[in-house]
Amino acid sequence: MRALLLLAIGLLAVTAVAVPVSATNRTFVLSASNTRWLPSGPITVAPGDNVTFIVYNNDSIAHSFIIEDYGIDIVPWVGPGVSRSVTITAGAVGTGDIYCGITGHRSAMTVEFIVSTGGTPPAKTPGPEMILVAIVLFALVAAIRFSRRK
Ligand SMILES: [Cu+2]
Repeated sequence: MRALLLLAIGLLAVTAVAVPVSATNRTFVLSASNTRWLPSGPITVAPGDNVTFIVYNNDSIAHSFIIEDYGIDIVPWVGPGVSRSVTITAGAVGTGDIYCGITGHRSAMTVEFIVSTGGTPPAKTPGPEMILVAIVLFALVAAIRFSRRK
């Protein structure tokens, strides 16, 4: 009986750990200002993430918005003071560029786009998977204590 109980709890624990993590929705705001993207640092996501870019043109000239390897090539992007958004699904692990394709702008208006399995920052609050694992571990400890009383 005890072995059966432990086996059932063990199977439950394995099932909980194997629950697939669904795609994460990520949103990034990029602002074009003085022929620069702000922020200009690398953008890192995980494969399969649904990534939305909200792009504002705060400049006095038009810019374009290109995401290399994703077929996103909006030329001209938008005029001054206009915003648009684009959503892509992150592909395989790799690094590409997000840039403005207007002649002479790319060197100053490039943001690195990184798809990495280690790139998603840890959640600030435990997700449902972690809560389930905690419940299973609690049940396992309780079952072992209960079985030792006999
Ligand atoms: Cu530009």
